[in-house]
Amino acid sequence: MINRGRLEERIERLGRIGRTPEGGVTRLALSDEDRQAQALAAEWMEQAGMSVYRDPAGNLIGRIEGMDREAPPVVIGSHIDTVQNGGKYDGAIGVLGGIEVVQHFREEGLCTFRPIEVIAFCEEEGSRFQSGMFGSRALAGMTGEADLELTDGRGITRREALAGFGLEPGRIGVQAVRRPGEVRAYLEMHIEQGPVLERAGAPVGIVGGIAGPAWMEVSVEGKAGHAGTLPMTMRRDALLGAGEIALLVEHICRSYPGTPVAGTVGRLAVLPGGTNIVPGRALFSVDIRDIDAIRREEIIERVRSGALEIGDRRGLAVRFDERMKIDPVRCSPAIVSLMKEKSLGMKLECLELVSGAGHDAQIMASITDVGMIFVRCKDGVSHHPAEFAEPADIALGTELLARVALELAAR
Ligand code: HGY
Ligand code: MN
Ligand code: MN
Repeated sequence: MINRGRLEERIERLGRIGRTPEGGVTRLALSDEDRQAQALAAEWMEQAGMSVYRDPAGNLIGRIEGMDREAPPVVIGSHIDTVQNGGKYDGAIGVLGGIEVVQHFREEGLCTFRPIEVIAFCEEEGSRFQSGMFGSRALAGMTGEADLELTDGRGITRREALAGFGLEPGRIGVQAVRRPGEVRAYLEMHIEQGPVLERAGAPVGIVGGIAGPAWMEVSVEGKAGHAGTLPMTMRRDALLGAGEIALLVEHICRSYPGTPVAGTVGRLAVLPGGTNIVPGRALFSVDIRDIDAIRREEIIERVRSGALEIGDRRGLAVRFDERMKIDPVRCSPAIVSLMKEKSLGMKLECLELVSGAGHDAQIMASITDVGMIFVRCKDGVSHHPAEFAEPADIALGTELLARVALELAAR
């Protein structure tokens, strides 16, 4: 069995880096907190017997050789960056679980045919540059100059932030990119971030498919004015237009009951932002998700055309800028059935479910077979300080991860 106590202790220690007064965690990509967290994860990767390096995209990579050093590795990954004031399990259990699997193999004297790598991907959450899964997209050859020119809230570009980590993003194309065939399989363990496993009384689940997030930045331009003298009938209030569009997103996304369709306006800025000024500008984010890419396009089109109609009626200029569009994916049927077989060997009743949350696995699916293991989380809460997963459930998920990884790395 894997070393449950060690894994639990590491989750707690990592969770203390970037801790917030509300008991959550804020560890934005390429921040000082991320640097500390990566240093700790690197130390644990070395304790597990792995050689450790960072690729030019900021991915932290641990590697243990197999009998055939040239064989495409089995990669186990996730992320250690977080959302603002998020939880300490989202991403972390996948990276620390992967390290635990490799350390367990080493302590058991298990040498696999294939190398095994554990990767903590750079900026999965997109919380700093508002465009996520950067590290896995770079590894899959999906990033370009525009990704490096994105700026954070202080005007720092991602390129500058990577350089601040001593990295050369210009070398992503030659040193970070992996091509189809260069990875045997990708495995990720993650908290479910939803209520399905808890409602079913299942500690662990197997992911059949992952919904795709599409992120847009919307700007609404009206006309600022005096809150006391500008007559209500003459106003072009940008905030009210933005508010109508946010309600339109909710209305449209609620019209697909029984599907993983979801729409969220998570960030909003009102300018100039004075109590006595009619808002002249509103800038906000829209996140639309679905497991069906065609239906997602239909939804985005309904939102866009409805928003333009609201703009026309209110005398507002509305503009949509696409920031990120990740395809929904099905996990590899061969890995799903291997996971089911190994879970039966553990006398673990695993149900198959769809992930509404996005994960690096859906990027890795563009270059290799992928599989995901979900761990039950309390009340399905995530991206919140109250995020919690039982150590016993995490240990079961890690044990399953170990058995699947051993099988895939054995030949
Ligand atoms: O946004 C997501 O679904 C993931 O937490 N990055
Ligand atoms: Mn997350
Ligand atoms: Mn995550």
